[in-house]
Amino acid sequence: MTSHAVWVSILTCILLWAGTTAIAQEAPKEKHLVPADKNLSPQYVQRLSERGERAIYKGEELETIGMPVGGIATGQLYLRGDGTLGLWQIFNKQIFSGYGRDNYRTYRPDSPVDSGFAVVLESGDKTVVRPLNKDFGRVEFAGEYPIGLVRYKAEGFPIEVEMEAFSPFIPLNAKDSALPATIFHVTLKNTSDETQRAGVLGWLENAVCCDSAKAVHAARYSRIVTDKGRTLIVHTAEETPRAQADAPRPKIVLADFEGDSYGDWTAAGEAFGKGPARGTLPGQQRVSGFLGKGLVNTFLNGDDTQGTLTSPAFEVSRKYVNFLIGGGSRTDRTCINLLVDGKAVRTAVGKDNEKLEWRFWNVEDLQGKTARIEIVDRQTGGWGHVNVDQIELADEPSQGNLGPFDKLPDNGSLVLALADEALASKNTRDLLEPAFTWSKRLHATQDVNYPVTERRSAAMATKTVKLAPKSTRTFTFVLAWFFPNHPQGHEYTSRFSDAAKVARYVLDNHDRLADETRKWHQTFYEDSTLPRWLLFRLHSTVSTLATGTCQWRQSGRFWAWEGVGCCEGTCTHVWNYAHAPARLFPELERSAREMQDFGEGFDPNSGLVGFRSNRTYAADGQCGTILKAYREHLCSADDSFLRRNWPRIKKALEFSIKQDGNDDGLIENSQHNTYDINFEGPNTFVGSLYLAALAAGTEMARDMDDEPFAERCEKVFGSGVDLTMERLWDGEYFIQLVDLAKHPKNQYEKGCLSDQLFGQGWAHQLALGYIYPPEQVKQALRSIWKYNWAPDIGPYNEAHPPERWFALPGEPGLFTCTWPKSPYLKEGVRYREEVWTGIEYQVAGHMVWENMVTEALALCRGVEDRYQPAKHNPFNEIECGDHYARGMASWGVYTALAGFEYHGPKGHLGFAPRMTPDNFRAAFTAAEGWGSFTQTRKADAQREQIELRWGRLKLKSLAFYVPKDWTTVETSVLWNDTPINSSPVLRDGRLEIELGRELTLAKGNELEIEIRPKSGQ
Ligand SMILES: [Ca+2]
Ligand SMILES: [Ca+2]
Ligand SMILES: [Ca+2]
Repeated sequence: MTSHAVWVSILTCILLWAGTTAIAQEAPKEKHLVPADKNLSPQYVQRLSERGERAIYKGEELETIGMPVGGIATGQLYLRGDGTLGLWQIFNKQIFSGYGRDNYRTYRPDSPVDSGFAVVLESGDKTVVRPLNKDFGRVEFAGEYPIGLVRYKAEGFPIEVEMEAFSPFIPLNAKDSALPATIFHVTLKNTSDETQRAGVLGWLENAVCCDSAKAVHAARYSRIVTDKGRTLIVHTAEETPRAQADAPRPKIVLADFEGDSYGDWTAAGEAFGKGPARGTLPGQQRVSGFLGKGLVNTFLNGDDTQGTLTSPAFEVSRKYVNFLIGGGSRTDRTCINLLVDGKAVRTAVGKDNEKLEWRFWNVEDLQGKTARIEIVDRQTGGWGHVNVDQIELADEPSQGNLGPFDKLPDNGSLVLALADEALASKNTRDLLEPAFTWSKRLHATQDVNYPVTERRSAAMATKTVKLAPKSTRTFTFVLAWFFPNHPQGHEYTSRFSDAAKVARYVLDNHDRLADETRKWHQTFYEDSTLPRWLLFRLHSTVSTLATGTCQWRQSGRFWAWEGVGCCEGTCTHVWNYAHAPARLFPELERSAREMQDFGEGFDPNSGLVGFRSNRTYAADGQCGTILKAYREHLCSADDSFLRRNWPRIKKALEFSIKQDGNDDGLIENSQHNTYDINFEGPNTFVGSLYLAALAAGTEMARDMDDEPFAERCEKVFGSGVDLTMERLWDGEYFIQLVDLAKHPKNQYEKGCLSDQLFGQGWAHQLALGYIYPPEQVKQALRSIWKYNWAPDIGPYNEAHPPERWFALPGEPGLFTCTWPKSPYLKEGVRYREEVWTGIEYQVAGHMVWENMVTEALALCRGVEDRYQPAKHNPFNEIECGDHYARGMASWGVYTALAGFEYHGPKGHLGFAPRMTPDNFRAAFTAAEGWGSFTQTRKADAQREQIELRWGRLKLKSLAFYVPKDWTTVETSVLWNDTPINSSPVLRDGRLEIELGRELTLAKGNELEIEIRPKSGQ
């Protein structure tokens, strides 16, 4: 015992000595390229906190906008700036957009599926049909997630149009917010002085089998049906038996790549070399599935080489092109193309797998044409190569087809429904002819089928209605889809069996779904006192839920990528930052905890939470899982979640304590983390998460009557706090103790890491209070602001270019890490000079808790400035891939602004507004209900109003803050005007009110609390 204690104290001395040296070291001579004075103009600072108006975008700004308007985890559909639909990733395929300059670029989201709406105006004996798109005239986008809003006006046109587009979004009602459907309200307003007759026409392409069309034998079916006074365009596809007529002609092998050279094929660039590869290349995983000895393999000298390989011209003289393909899955970047007249008419990519598999293209429609094959590698980085072999022309498809037709990922149904009876098909056809010269494929036939390779759209029109001068009329349409063949299935398939049933459900429940969605929008945006731009920013990232990033599987498990299509497994450390889903749809996060972290990803022997639902450890993710578990408990209506999961939560925390090794509250070993590297030695990035996890563990252990474990957590916590302050506090911020001689790479040592207080921010979110002393916490945040936030990232990034660019020179941003007081670590923590919105929100949220509101708003405004339309899609904050989950840290800023504290099982709710506390109003969400909170403060009274607008809210106690000089107060509590007994306790400005009995507020109920300083003060 004694010798052990002595050893510990010697060790402590050594570490202390090392720490002291760190502080004594001189500042570097080189200038820190992040200015301490941010030089923000007074106008800029003032605008940060102004309430302001809803943003309206027009002209060039419309180009980049792509607002997700589908249901949560049902794929990804964009409302573009001009009101047309884009992206259309609803067919169970998520496309990874890359990172850095690949996805931080200015572009208009594409629109691979033909659809739209048009105004029909009867003018004398003439009928004018005017599509709603950017050519309409003056077009404005004023959408705020979840409700898209586009307005159309045109010179000399008597009708103004306002179109709302959204999928039902009702916090705490995940199922009705996860409908594979979008509602459109098209409102026509007669702005002229004469009565007009007008209606709306809608059309939709049959995109069923959009990806597989050229590789299957099928027909598309389009029907227009009337049902309960509604009209539906129903698109499906059916497999057709292959014609047996002609005996197949012999195959023609275009290339088998068995020679030493590419023969008469033309290679350009470096990726192809002088001739075909002989199997696997150096550094590559094993390549298999090719025929003979040779193949095309562009992993030559690794993934970073690029080039093209083009065949000589040949005649398409058979019905199919068959080939073997493997390698990367990037559209246009690691692909094989069939070129006719220089245009790619067919394309295929690998599946991020080295094994080559048979694929084919149906080219019946191209027979007799002259074509070339082009193999393309335009990609660097992971899976930036393609493998191809054995390209043949044949009358039969290769055996490697796409699998059973009814299991194809893009097979399902697609519906456009009108809430009313449509015009007769014949009359709709008359509208199409003159108006849609640009689309020959548009029809209004009631029942039609055609080869799956043909692209056709069906249209329907409302009956025209009389519009008196200045009057309006709204037409309701619903777009619905049903594509069940995701490998893990969709939750929505447990409720619906086709798109028509989805559309009928939406129309049957239309008023409730639309009213509640609008009520949320009203409560969050309209009724709030917070700056409108800030609300826009903080809520826009929630749209990530309605993108390819997120899945809600048939099993009921919520699962996610980090960004669309990349980095799997609801990564614990990336999702450490994302607060929004837990507060808005706690049921989804509870499923991720139970079915992943404490389910499939949990090792019951060790307590390890695999950070991608695997068996791999990430130190920050492991600690964050405890915090998330506690958060999910707080966001529950009762303690059943905690009861079910407590044994595993405890075991997971014990795993972290085991990493600590000696119960001293510092984790010193190798710590894999969200920077995709390992920190070595004690640091407050993992350390603060660990201490916050211990604090959460203490609370949960007490709730579960596990006093011994609560005490152990407290003891380790106490030691960790003391040792951190002794060893890691450098006077301005927290550093890392690491032996750089032993670990020269990926550490930050004396650097200022933006995430250094991650766990402290978390602790505030969960009302766990301070981990480290408040003064030092505030000082560290001031240092992060001073050293790491640049109003222009240009100068710093010029000296130290980032690995990936997520901000450009001239734009503001917060660097991951800088070294203001010690020599720059050239091989320091990975991603050190990058700018991640998730970290910016994390830091901003924490700053708000510490009353550094201006700095916090500037950080958020920096994101807003970078994501201005005309430059970038404001709804798509990127990192590795689009719609990156970390960005949902924005909700942490929102809850901080309200000083929100909530404990569902205990029925406790509290607020401490950080902006305009004299007149503050904001939306809040609890376990089973949401509403609006208002605080007003005058010299002689403070009034709190909790108005429940949806669901119910169980309340037993409340907490508010009053001016510090109110040392005693009297309070009154009114529930819908009925007085409620209460016992208030005031301590240092914090007023805790225990209600005389538990209340359950119902929708429309109001709780009013009046607080008055006692006379004589
Ligand atoms: Ca071969
Ligand atoms: Ca390459
Ligand atoms: Ca330790």
